[in-house]
Amino acid sequence: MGLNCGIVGLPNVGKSTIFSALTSAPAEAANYPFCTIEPNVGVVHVPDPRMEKIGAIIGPEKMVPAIVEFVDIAGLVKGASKGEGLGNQFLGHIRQVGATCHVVRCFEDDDIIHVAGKVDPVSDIEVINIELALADLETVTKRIQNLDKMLKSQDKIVQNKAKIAKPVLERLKATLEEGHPGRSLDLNEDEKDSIADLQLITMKKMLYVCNVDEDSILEDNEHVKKVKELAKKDNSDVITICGKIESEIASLESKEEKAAFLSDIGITESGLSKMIKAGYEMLEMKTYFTAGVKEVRAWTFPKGAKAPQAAAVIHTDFEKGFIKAEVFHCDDLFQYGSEAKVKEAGKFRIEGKEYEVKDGDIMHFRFNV
Ligand SMILES: Nc1nc2c(ncn2[C@@H]2O[C@H](COP(=O)(O)OP(=O)(O)O)[C@@H](O)[C@H]2O)c(=O)[nH]1
Ligand SMILES: [Mg+2]
Repeated sequence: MGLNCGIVGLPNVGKSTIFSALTSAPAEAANYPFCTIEPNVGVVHVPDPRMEKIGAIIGPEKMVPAIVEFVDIAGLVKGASKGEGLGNQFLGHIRQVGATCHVVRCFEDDDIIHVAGKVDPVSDIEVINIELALADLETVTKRIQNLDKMLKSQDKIVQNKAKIAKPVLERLKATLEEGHPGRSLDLNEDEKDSIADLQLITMKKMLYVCNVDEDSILEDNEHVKKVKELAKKDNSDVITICGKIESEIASLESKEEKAAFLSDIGITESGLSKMIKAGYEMLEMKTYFTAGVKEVRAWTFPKGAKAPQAAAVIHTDFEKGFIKAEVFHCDDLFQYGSEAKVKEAGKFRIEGKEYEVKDGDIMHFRFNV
């Protein structure tokens, strides 16, 4: 599963406006050779004040933040699961992403046509969620039909998974038939694992992004309040953003100008910054740093990874030839002020293969190939 979030929503809700603002300062491709380069894919830096602080202490030549990809997935309309519009093609794109950001129109503007004739976020959300649930329902139904074969499989792993999956699929089917997302079911890790290969869309985390008027940034409008109520029921988070303002901020040149603009409207963090962080969090990824005078860099690793697996993010050789890792935490660096003082304080450690890397660790890998 990629490190990416799909932006979904009805036509004309502001997806592309938000996507262009997000990607107005694209990450420098040379630093991220593995990234997809397509017009609807944007590679975006993840804001992380810890990296700035590490940089201020070490003074490196270069700093390289973590990234997350956003994919502008257009074309989701009523009937998409039946192949209407370019339905199936778009649903295919959504299966590929790690999580979804669902943009909802919460702004009034008579000049911008609404596909259903009026601004009604709850009904808009239902239209999209029902299409996604129907698409998953088709996948789940097919799997249920195949279960008997899997239960008789010679391969014990397949057989075992099918055993666990059977009741899960029945529960999922009932949930989806009611139009609720799969993630609203409470499943344990084994149960999730038993259906992971289906890449169900509604099992992915979803962030509702309310696109509001300029004057609803500081205080939720009625539309946003309704979205928040709905989101509670399906375990999702909500942020508000004003697409129009974000594109104005994106057009400003310097950091200082951007900060001044934000403080003029009375906020400290842009909607985009909130959206990027929330997207990164939904993917359940963590960050460690490498820190030297040449480069301070943030690396993204899966939650729970042991040191060799986390090292593989830099290079597979680091995993193959892994010997040990030198580790200290960025909070210790901030407290003691330098690596030498961290060592004096006894906070600098040598860890082996079984070490579970923590968010915010500063790592140096020793390896041999
Ligand atoms: N008034 C207002 N218009 C917006 C806002 N965000 C987007 N729009 C406008 O709504 C229209 C559709 O936006 P677009 O981003 O193309 O929507 P998409 O179809 O979801 O990709 C465009 O004319 C945008 O300029 C907003 O926050 N406020
Ligand atoms: Mg668009």
